[in-house]
Amino acid sequence: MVKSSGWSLPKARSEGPPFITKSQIVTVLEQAGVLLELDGANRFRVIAYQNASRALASLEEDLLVVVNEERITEVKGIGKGLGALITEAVLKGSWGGLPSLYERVPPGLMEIVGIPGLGPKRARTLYEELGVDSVESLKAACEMGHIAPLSGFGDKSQQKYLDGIELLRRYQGRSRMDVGLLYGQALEERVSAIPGVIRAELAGSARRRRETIGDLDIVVGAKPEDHNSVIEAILAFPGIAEVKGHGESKVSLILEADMLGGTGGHGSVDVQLAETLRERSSDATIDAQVRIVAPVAFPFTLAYFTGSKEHNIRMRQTAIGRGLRLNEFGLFPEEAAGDSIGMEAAKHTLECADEADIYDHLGMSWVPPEMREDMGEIEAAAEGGVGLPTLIEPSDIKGTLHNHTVASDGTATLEEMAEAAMNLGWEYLGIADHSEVLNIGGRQIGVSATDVPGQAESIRALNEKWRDSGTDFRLLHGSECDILVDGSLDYPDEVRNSLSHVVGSVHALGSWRGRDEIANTEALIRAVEDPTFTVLGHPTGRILQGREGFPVDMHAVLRRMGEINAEGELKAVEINASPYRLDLDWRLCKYAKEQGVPVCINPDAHDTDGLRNFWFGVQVARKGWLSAEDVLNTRSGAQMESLFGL
Ligand code: DGT
Ligand code: CA
Ligand code: ZN
Repeated sequence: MVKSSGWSLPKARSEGPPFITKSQIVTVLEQAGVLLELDGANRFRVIAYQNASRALASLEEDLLVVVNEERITEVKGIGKGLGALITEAVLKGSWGGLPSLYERVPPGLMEIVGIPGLGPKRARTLYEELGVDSVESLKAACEMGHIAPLSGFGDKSQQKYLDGIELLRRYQGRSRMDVGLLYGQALEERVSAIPGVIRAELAGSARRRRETIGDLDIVVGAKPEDHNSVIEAILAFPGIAEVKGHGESKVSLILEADMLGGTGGHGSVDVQLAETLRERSSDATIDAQVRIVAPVAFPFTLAYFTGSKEHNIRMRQTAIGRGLRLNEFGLFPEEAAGDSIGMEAAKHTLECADEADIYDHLGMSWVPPEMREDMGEIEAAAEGGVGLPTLIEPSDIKGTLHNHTVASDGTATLEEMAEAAMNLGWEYLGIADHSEVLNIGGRQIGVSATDVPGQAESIRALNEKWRDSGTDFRLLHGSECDILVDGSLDYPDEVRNSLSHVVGSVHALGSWRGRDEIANTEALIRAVEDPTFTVLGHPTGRILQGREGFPVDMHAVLRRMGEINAEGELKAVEINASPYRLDLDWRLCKYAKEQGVPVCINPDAHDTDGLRNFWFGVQVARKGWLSAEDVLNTRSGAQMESLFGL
């Protein structure tokens, strides 16, 4: 996340060159382009920064080698001046004249540029014409109607900015699940390794796998005599941007990228996914609260700080109903609890070796953290309740159906994607390149109808090869077919009929967001009713922390899909597992299941690494109460073939 106080230049790593990584420089060059534009700089200078950022991003060679051999200006798009800047950053860790640029531009302006529809040029105009230099002053200008009359702006822009500000506020200071978990697991790993630490576990929204994470909470169990040394060890960690406070049993920190170095591969996010995420999170920071307690109190403190608050309240009520009192230190019989508080009180608690014992004392089965949202889990887990589902695991996934190749906007070939899928242990990979109509900025991205048979032929040949060699793997030839505004599907019928599956997705978001819920719901229902339609891709089009999805009555759409399924067809809804989307929302998963709509967890991969994002989709499915059997792509390769009539 970009810091709310504006952007800042990354600090040099201490270990030696490269002092600044390539991805950090790419980000800085891009930011500097924006800052120069805000600063009213000459257009050619702005373009030079933009070009250099893009050129560097696609440099395949090791940047340190290129710099050391003084070949940086041989990279197309990087001139002498910016070549020198990049060299300085890599070899010395400093940033030439950029610090004064970063200081000169009001931080509020950088924040404004994050609002959809407000680029640097417009921000500059608003600054010059109206003195807008912060989100607050932009909001005031919109509300007073000062923006609309400006030439080139209008009522629509004014409303759009107000909507954008609202979105920004809602997510401010939160991190996406992937970034939050990467930091959380790195912290957990470092804390666990401190001498004297008996147990350490991530709690809070990270443990509950919320789609965004406000701050990290971690609970540490250690003998009271070790608490001081444990706290000292934590304060000496690398990657602590700030210590906000620390006491006898609590440390409050802001973490930055160095926290991630030399860790990864712990717990559930695997090593390679961690590597990808590390690149992605290099400019992020996140707050963390560490609580240290005696080992006997650990399960109670872990349960308390896992939350959710709503779940905790219900748990305390359940305890009271049994003559018990539950808090972060223990579970006490009413008469034993008395007035004692804090760790003193823990001495009087019923013994609980782990969380399951707490639930057991309350006559409940253990509730997986993902489900602790007071959305029915208390009733289901209670004595006489219907019980909790056995949640899906990442290892249940046997393949996925929505992935791209170089034929549309992916960067890997069929063979490369297939190999990566086999390395994940999958039995199939569904290829779903974009359909013909999709273009971005006038450039066609989608596969022309006339090119579909060619892709089919390549896939057939590969499948034959695997069949002949006895390899239990196949590519499934689908398409990510655009749902047009009227709810019809792209491509002529015969093209869609030739495919094994159709992932129908909305991409013309502007039109869908510009009309009402009823029109959108009708159009989506029309789309899913098409006989060739198989999976509803990223159902609302939302981008977490970026833009809201289009208005739609998803319950109505899921109900209709369930009706069609009851007639023997197959209509599934996607959990788009990209951590930027996580769409279908977890709150709707249980409803889909109740309506008889299978969920399909799809990484929407655009490269081989992207396949690994399926893991986040599994987390969402778990949070939405789904078992393996509720998820379409836990079926084997052979089962998928017969489902698709292949
Ligand atoms: P976040 O950080 O906004 O993503 O969400 P959480 O759930 O991590 O919330 P946070 O960090 O404020 O607190 C961590 C957990 O501690 C929370 O899920 C439940 C527990 N907790 C915090 N404050 C209260 C409270 O006032 N009452 C109860 N019952 N539990 C609380
Ligand atoms: Ca938290
Ligand atoms: Zn896609």
